[in-house]
Amino acid sequence: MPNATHAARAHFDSRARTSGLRLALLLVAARRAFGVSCALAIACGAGRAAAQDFVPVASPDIAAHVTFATGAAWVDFDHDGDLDLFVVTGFSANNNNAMFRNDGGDTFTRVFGPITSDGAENVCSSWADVDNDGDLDAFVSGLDLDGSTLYRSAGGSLSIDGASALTGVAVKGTGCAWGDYDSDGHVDLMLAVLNGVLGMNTADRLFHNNGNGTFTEIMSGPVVASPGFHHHPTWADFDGDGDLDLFVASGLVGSLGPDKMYRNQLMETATATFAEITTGVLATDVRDSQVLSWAITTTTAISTCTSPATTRTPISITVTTAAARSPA
Ligand SMILES: [Ca+2]
Ligand SMILES: [Ca+2]
Ligand SMILES: [Ca+2]
Ligand SMILES: [Ca+2]
Repeated sequence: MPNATHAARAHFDSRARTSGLRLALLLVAARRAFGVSCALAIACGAGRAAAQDFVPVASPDIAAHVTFATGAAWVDFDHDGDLDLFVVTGFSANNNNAMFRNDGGDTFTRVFGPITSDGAENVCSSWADVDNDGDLDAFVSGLDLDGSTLYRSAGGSLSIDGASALTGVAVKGTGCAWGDYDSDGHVDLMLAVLNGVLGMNTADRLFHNNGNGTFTEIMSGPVVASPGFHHHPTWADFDGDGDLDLFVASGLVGSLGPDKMYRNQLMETATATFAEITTGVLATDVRDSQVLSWAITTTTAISTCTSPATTRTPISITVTTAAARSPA
């Protein structure tokens, strides 16, 4: 589905050095992301990165954007066929998020609108066609005094959905991810919560998309029952049975805890409930995890990038056939 994760994997330029440019821009835009995102991309992908031709992109607008960036997403927000760069910011004097429109030729022009006039402490954005009207909408997570915001797109013009249950100071969290966990054709939202930090005092939160512009928060089940230092959720069908399962990266320097893994029971029971997985390395290792990326290959395919203050050896597990139902 067209969320930020998929967008980030896509090409913003069709030329040969696209992959290098993508990473270079990500590094420029998000190098201060809690000291995490960009540094981690290098550390965890060092072996692969060395074999590619990475070329820095000289973008004046991106270079001029000096702030505390907490996340970046490649997204074609204006629907002109190329990927633009959205940078989430917070915790500094210049708190407005930034959108850089891809004008081709390595030119990224900073543009402005409601999504870049927030002045809030934001952490993450996740993009998807929330209302199935053909354009990408955005959820931007926030914390402290501001909370989060849902932005809806009309032909590439993003505006705040102030009436949404996803907008407001009561919706505080860190990492966020759209995923249609009940396979009803409408993307739902998972919000990780760093409980006890900067105004966040809840367990993780899951919002079901009702398909009519409204959302209903799921108030029961293991996914929303375990407050902790949770950073970022990732949806992936890791057991290959056709429904989206959930990984939530956990940990905080000085307060480490195991990550959370949940197997979707939709295919087994015809009801989209979750069963927590409590065995296996991904569910039991105690590290400061930030983000986990899933990639399916024929052998080994999973690594995590983590911890701003320490060096971590990427972990991996063997995946993933429906029959084996690894890694439970
Ligand atoms: Ca574009
Ligand atoms: Ca839309
Ligand atoms: Ca759904
Ligand atoms: Ca599954």
